[in-house]
Amino acid sequence: MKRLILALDVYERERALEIAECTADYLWAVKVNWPLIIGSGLGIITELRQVTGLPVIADLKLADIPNTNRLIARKVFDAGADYIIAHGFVGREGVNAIMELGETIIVVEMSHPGAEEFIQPATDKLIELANELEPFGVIAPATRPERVAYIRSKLKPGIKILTPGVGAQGGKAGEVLKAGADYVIVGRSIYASENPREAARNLHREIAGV
Ligand code: 3DU
Repeated sequence: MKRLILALDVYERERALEIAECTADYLWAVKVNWPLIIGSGLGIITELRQVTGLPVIADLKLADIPNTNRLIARKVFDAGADYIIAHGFVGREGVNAIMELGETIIVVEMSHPGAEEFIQPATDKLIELANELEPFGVIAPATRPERVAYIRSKLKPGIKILTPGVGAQGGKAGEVLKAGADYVIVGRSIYASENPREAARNLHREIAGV
């Protein structure tokens, strides 16, 4: 089973397509974030799907009023995104506006040190929101496997846990998967390496050994 998600945070269309194509064999999905969408336009989502045949996750971390979330999500799903990542702290209506249009992933905790300031204190409530709305999945920090284990223990079994923070941010794929993550999200350790295909293959093998 493939459990690796490529975070394709480059600006350039051609570079993005090249990296996605050469790593696709080892990926479950490709994640696009604002850098690539700003650098290459929304059409990159459609192209990535065509080139890789993989699901595309739009990591927009939407955090607006329901109407604006809906207006954005509609265009992004129309472009071919299979999943959209949204913040839950705006309240259930904001998340629901996206869920009505397509598969959604809710951030319940982030991987950077600053996540301890505001997001971590709200994680229990965000888990409750996820359990109520039952999105495809939630985002949790690969940099804190003990928090992933905690989130797994509180989250309904069918809801997937996707964890950014492996590699450049210090998280280890094997540890976070053992803690209960379903997927690991990796950006710089793949796209900024000299040989992205080899980097993805090595991660894929590490994951397969868990
Ligand atoms: O650190 P990396 O280069 O492996 O990239 C991680 C990606 O995951 C990047 O797109 C970032 O915006 C996203 N992300 C986090 O790193 C941490 C989060 O809590 C949520 C998303």
